[in-house]
Amino acid sequence: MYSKLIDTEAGHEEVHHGPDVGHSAVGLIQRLSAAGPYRLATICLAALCAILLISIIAVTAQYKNKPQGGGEAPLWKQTQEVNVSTLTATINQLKQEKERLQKERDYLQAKLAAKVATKAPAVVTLAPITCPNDWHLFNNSCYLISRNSRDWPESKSFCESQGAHLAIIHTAEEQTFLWNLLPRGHWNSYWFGITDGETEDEWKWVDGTPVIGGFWEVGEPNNHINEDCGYIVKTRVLERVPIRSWYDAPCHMYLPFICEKEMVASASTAMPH
Ligand SMILES: [Ca+2]
Ligand SMILES: [Ca+2]
Repeated sequence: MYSKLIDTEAGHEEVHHGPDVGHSAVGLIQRLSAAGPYRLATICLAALCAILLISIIAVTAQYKNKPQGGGEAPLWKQTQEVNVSTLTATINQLKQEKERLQKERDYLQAKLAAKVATKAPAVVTLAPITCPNDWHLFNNSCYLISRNSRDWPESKSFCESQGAHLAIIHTAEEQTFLWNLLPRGHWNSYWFGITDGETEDEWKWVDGTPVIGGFWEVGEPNNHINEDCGYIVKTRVLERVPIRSWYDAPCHMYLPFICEKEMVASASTAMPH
């Protein structure tokens, strides 16, 4: 009966062969079944063993790939732990670097403070005053002896147009310096910055300050012919001296004149080396 069944099924196989895979598998089983009842079981058992073996190998390989000691933790958790460890190490390194930089900063600040404390004060030097051409330097002023003549008001205006004023003479040294600039002549006379035009016999400098003392010639000022402006006279008479050379004269006379320009020394600061 069994042989008959096999024959029947073998014959059936011949009828249903074809390209269909499902049918081919069925055919294979049928053929195996036809080979013997235990052959199919043996092959199934072998296949089962093979599947089991492959599974064991796969599990073993996966186990070997897991890091030691953390085998129980899932892979995402292990990755996070690794990242936390790396970040912690980086933070510790940065803290150490910060401490090192703070120490270096403190050291440099202390060094700078010490340098500033011991630094020598800046050396302030005054540039020498230089006068324009034809102007002569005395102390901190430049003086011009004019080559042409003007009356006293025009002389005053000209000096002011030069950023100067008619000379104001406070000391015998200044008076002597100017006197020595003047050439000798018959009656060489030069306007300077003195007038009593506002109130007779109250002499004032062009800056409005009163004249105290002065270097008048003996008998001057005498307002001889309504004389309200002052000039300096230098003649060929060697007995004349600078400290007795002032005269008063009518302001409308045309005379050369003396301008004075106060100069301000420009300071330059040099850092010590
Ligand atoms: Ca006068
Ligand atoms: Ca006079």
